[in-house]
Amino acid sequence: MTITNDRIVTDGLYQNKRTQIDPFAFDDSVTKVFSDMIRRSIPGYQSVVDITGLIAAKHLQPSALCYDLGCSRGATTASILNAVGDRECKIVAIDNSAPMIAAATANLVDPRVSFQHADIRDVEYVDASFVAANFTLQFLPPEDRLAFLRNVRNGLRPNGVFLVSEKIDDDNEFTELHLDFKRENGYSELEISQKRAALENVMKIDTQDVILARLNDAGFTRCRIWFRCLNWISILATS
Ligand code: GEK
Repeated sequence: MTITNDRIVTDGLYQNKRTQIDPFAFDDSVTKVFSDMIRRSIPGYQSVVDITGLIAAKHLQPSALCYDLGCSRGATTASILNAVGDRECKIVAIDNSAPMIAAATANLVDPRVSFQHADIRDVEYVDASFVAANFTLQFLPPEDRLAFLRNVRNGLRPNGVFLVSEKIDDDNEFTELHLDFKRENGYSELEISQKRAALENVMKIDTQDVILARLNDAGFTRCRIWFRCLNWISILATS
């Protein structure tokens, strides 16, 4: 049985002028408002999460593992559980933020899920049929990304699927539209600029070509972009 009790708390973290902007961290204060923050910040977030569940349901095998990497409060895992219904499956949901793992553990009660507080670079992936990394890879240092992808690739069964969603460095007009999207969602100019400064050295984005070439280098054979909204994409890569 799955119980989800995520409580939405409005994000006002960057509302007041800060004298110093510390690097963005997935700490207690971010964890508390995270569900609101991510919906108001990433265009298409809810669609990506919802459809990740549907895609996972097609690839999950009862005897294989499913990983949710950078699970935050467990939204992607909840979507997968919702899509698989009562079917048997084993989901390992990992995040290196202790408050995020605590929130996910409290949100989702299901014997088919185990939450792990770990760095996704240190995990040995085994016998997986489906791996999701929704908006997580962009937080790894760029020089660690290829080794991480190779690890994931090696942990997938033949024809296993890796779903990876990222912000890309691309169209300037879409960057402008993203600012409009944030304004439309109630963020002020001060909130937008302070958050941008906080993320500057924490979230390093690549172009779509770099991401696809890296997946190719890591041994994924077939990479398809199944979603795009402004400068956010989601890719299905087959092992
Ligand atoms: C969702 N997928 O709601 N190891 C483990 N976790 C990490 C690491 C790392 N090295 N680096 C960052 N994280 C989620 C949203 S948020 C995206 C993912 C965003 C974790 C970090 O703690 C955070 O919870 C998550 O990756 C990124 O579907 O905030 O834009």
